[in-house]
Parts: sequence; C-alpha cells; structure tokens
Amino acid sequence: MSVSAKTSSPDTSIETHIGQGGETRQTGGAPLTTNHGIPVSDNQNSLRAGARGPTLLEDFVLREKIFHFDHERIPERIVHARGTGAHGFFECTDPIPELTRASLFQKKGARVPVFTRFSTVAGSKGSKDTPRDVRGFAVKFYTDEGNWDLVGNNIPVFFIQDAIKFPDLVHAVKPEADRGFPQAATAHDTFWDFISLMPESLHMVMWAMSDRTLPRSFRMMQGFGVHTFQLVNAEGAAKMVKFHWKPRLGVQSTTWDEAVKISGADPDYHRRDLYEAITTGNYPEWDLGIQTFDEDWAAKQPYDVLDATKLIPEEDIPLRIIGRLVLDRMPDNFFAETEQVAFLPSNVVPGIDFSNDPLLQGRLFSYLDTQKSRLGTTNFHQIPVNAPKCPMQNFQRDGMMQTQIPKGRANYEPNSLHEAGEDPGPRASDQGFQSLARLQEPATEKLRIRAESFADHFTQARMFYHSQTAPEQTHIVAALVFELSKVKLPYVRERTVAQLRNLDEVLAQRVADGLGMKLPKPAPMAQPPIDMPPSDALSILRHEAPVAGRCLGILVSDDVDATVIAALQVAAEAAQATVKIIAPKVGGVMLKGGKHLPADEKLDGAPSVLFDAVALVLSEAGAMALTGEKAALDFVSDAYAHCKAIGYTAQAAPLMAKAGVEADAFTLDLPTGAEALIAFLSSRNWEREARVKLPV
Ligand code: HDE
Repeated sequence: MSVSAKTSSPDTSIETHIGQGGETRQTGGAPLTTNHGIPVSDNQNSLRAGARGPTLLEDFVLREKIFHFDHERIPERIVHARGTGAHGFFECTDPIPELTRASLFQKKGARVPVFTRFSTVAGSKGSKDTPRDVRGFAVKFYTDEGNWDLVGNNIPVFFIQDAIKFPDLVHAVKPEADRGFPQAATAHDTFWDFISLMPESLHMVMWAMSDRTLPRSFRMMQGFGVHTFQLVNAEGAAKMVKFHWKPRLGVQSTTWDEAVKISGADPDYHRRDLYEAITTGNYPEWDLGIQTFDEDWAAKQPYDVLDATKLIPEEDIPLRIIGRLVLDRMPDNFFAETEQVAFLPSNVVPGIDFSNDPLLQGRLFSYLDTQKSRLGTTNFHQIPVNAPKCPMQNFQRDGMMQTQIPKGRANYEPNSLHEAGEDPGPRASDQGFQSLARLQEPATEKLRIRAESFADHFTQARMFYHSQTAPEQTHIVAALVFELSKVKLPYVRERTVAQLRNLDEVLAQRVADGLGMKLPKPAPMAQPPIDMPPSDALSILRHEAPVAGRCLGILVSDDVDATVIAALQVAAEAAQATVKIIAPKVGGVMLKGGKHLPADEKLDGAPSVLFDAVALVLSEAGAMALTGEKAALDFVSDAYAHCKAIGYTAQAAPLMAKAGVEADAFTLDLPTGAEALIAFLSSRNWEREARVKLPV
C-alpha cells in the first residue's frame, strides 16, 4: 500500500532558526529547520502510515527532535548543583601594582567582564533556594591575560583542613546512602556523626548554625576566597592575601522559621530575587577587599594561615578595598551559561598565585577533573561562557566537540615551519605565568601528616561565638538544638555536645537543656583553645544595613484611601526599596473614589515571609472580612513573629488583634508612620522573639 505524506501548516508564532554565525535565536518568523538545516514542514504531526496508522521510522524530523530531547540533561554539579548566575564587570578602584602585576589591578577605573554564580552546596539542582546551607560565590574574571576564577563561599572558613576529607564530608551531608533523604539538609544523623568525629569542623559549624546560612538575598551576602593566596608584583616579590567581597546592600539574613516557610511559598526565592533586581536595573554591587600580610606576620599568629578552618580577624588586618563588582545582566540562556559555566580555582593569572593550603591544593585537581565529567569533553573551555576573552593559542588540539578549526601543518612545539596562524612558541621567560617558588619550608620528606600548627580546633570557633550579639547567639543555640533534635542516634548528639563544651560551657549547657539531655563529659582535644579577642566584623547585627534593595508588602482591601498607599510608595522609592501590592484577589481592589488598583499577588500566594516589612492598608469592612481568612492571619502573625515592622491603618486593628500583635516600637500607624516603616525595612525587633518563643 502506498502512503502519501500529508502535512499541515506549522504554527510559526515562536520559532527558532540558526542565524548567521551559528547562534540560535528566536525569530518569530523564519521557518524551523532540523539541526542540519533541512526545512521542517510540520512541527505538530509525526509521519505515519495512514491517518491512524503506526509512526514511520523514516521520520528523521521526529527522531532528531526526540533524540536531542533525550540527551538534554547533563550531570549536575557534585556539590553546588543549585545556583544562579549573572554577568557584570569588575572595576579597579584602587590600583595595587606594588602588590601584584595582575593586569586587572593596575589602573583605576579599568574594567574587566565577569560572570558570577551563586549556589547552595548540599542540595541537588531542583532543590529549594533557602535551606540552611553555605552559599557558593564564584566569580570568573575575563582578564586580558586569561581567566581568573575566584571560587569562594559566603563563609570565610571551611569544614575540613585537607582535601582528602572532602568526599567524606560531602557524602555525610548529602542524602543518606541507603534511603536517599533528606534533601538539602544538614539536620540528619550522618552529617552530625561525621561532624562530631571531626573537631576541625567546629569553627565552620558555628558559622553554619548562625544566620549566615540563611541569607535574605544573594545580593546581601559577603563572599570570601577562604584560602590564603599570594599576590606577586612585577619584581617577583610576594605577599600573602585573603580576598573578601562586601555587599553594598549590607549583610542580612532571614530567620529559620522564615526560611522554612519561604521554601514552600517560593522555592526559587533567591533566583527570582536576583533576576528581578537585575532586570529592573537595581544592579547589585560588592566591594573587593584584601588582607595582605607576609610570612613573618603569619608566623606570629596563634593559627596557621594555611589552615582553611581559620580566618584572619579584620581587626588585626583591616580590609583594603581595591575594586567593585557590579552584576548588570542576566544570562540570555540559563543552560548555555549558568549551567555550563565551569569554574577552576586553578585559573589564576600572572600576579596571583596559590598558597600551600592543603585544601586549595586538592581543589586545583578536582575542578578540572569534574568539568570533563559534567561537560563531557576536554574542550569545555570553548563554550562561550568559559572561553577567555583574550587571544588563546596552544597545540592542545582535537578531542570531542572541537569547535574551532586550527590551521597549519605543525601541531607541536618547538617547530620551524612557521606557517601562517601557527604559534611561535612559548613567551620569553619574563612574560607569562611563572609559579612562585613558594615552599615555606624545605621539603625533605614525603609525609602523610597534619601539621602541628593545624591542631587547635576550638579557639576560633569560640571567638566566632563570642563575637555575636545576644540574639545571634540564641539563633545559634536554637539551630543546634533543632538540628540535633533531628539526629536519631543519641550518642551522636552526646558527642556533639561534648565537643561544644570545649568551645563554650554556657553554649553547651543551653544546647543540652534544649535537647533535654545531661551534659556529657568534654571531648578529648588535640590542643586546648586560647581566648582570641572577639571580632565585631563577624557579627551581622552589629552593623547597620541600608534599606535599599528591600521590599515592602502592602496588603490592601477595597475602599481604602489611595494617599496612604502613595505615601508608602514615595517613601520606598526615595530609599531605593520596592513595594508589592497584595490583595485578596489578584485582579486588585477598588480604591475609595472608584479608582482601580491592580495587585501584584494574591494573598495566599504572597505570605509575609516574602517581604522585609508589611503594611496593612485596610478598610473597616476589608479588615473584618480578613479576620476570617487564615492566610491574612498568618500574614500578620508571621510578620510579627519574624520581628518585622508592621504599618497599619486604624481600621486594620481587628485583624492585628486577632493575629496576636502587641504594639511596640516596630508597629506603626499609617500614614504618619510611612517613612519610619520604610526605615525599618532592613532591621528587626529581636526583643519580640522572647514573646513568641520559649527560651532556648
Ligand atoms: Fe568546591 N567543588 N570543592 N569548594 N566549590 C565544586 O566543581 C571541591 C571548596 C565551591 O558555581 C565542584 O564545578 C573539593 C571550598 C563553589 O559552578 C567540585 C574541595 C570552597 C563551587 C568541587 C572543595 C568551594 C564548587 C563541583 C575540597 C570555598 C560551585 C562542580 C578540597 C572556597 C562553582 C564543580 C559553580 C564546586 C570540589 C572545597 C567552593 C566537585 C575537592 C573550600 C562556589 O569540583
């Protein structure tokens, strides 16, 4: 039987084609083709034998489309799988030629393009944005002497001292081996089992249990290079260096209860926040600060600067700000850029070098290796987001997915063929990257040991805890109690509290009380701690954060006065903050006088956890109606329990009362309190915690 292939006309409303130069674009007009450029006549129906007959194997259009779809996923990152990125630039604001020959630090005002990716660590690619977790802060600088990748975190220290422990740490925190859960959580047996057996992790654990792991926004967190690196000047003289990113919007965190609720209300909270900020022109900025020192200074400290579980207090070496990072463009395509970006701590440029930190040394291998497994080819550097934006030539050729066409006969060096387009060979010895002769001590033996200078595990953990304000200390205690309450093995709880006794007796007692257990004996220690002075820089709450970048949620009902809303909008705009209108229906409300106000969100889709403060602009009838709406009561009672400022019109009083709000300095009458409400967007009334929570 012969079958004729009938086609219907394709829907050409959104189509793609391969444009000039090979880029794929949405055109909305040009015809679809296969990957090989053959025009597609019908993208709705596969080729079949008769109208109701079987599909034909010969349908290469169908087969190619399904084949490509079947292979659309690539392995997610082993760690830091969940993240989002943005393009921007780095500008040198204070040149440091005396410290480094790195080209990006030579001239005031000079800019280089960057790509930055923020991430959580433990969760898989589809996990929520707001678990209690460390955040990655990775920056790729495309300099004229190659790419420099500063692949850091939002916490300045790490859990372990030696790279050989990293697979164990990651296995312990990831879902448990037999059951495949919990996802993106440290609150489980295997994590705390490992931690309690690894006292070197205690300092980082204190950071992890602090509010630092609950950032309000990627835009409001610090970044740290963590390891000690080296800067090398044109004469070859070196200084040790730590890198810091300081957010211009200040550091801010959510509370734990808020983070838990945000993950339900908006699992993409941080991703959306960055997207909305950048696409509305509110470009986030960070200052790049350095702490530089030499080996003599390092030798006098009560810790080893090569030990990644230690930081250098800013009170000892203040930051020198040398540049700023601005993120001003979202990727055009998430997969092509954010998913395929490949950071390599081994990417340093002339003027920047590594230290002997054993954790950093291990990373120099791991990242290159992992990219091959994720991106499938040694040619991953040719992917646009990874490619240097300066000339690149060598004789590393061939391999899967080679997209360039190197010319010439000789693919080796030295060669004397000198054909057009061939590399003349390596640069003269005073150019190019030269490794610093950096062994700090004569390496005479091969040793598998931990240096004695790495033996103190408690001093800085104690310093961190003692540097926190009272509410911050309470949050740490509450986090430890919460996490250890999820631990089902009593001996793991005991072992952890035994470790805490070496850090601070009151802390250990508070945690033991919170768990309802007796205080165990202190854990044995390799070296007793000393007392370092507290460092204000380690606390979030000791520093005022600006209001810019925050968001006010205004809950409105029908028949309210437009001037109250306008007063809030004007005050917010003046402070570079934003507002969102929330109404019982997304269609909005009718204001007094009959004007329509559209809403940004429907009430039960926009709980108050998504805002930094709230305003209740309600009519008498509107407030009464909402006293019977659970979402409205939660909106108010959560804002109150999360210590946020609440502005309200007099008519909103019944809703406030039913939600259990007691008047305090952070409850403000509207419209008189409009400006004060906006000024409170970046602060909380922590005194309220004692009113809504049992003491820990
Ligand atoms: Fe990573 N880490 N890491 N890490 N890391 C990865 O690289 C690794 C460490 C960090 O947005 C992986 O491309 C080892 C410290 C960030 O794409 C992998 C050790 C710090 C990112 C890897 C460490 C980091 C990664 C997974 C111990 C802070 C995400 C996929 C020696 C200074 C980068 C990949 C992005 C990603 C290995 C420790 C930060 C497996 C072996 C310390 C921000 O190669």
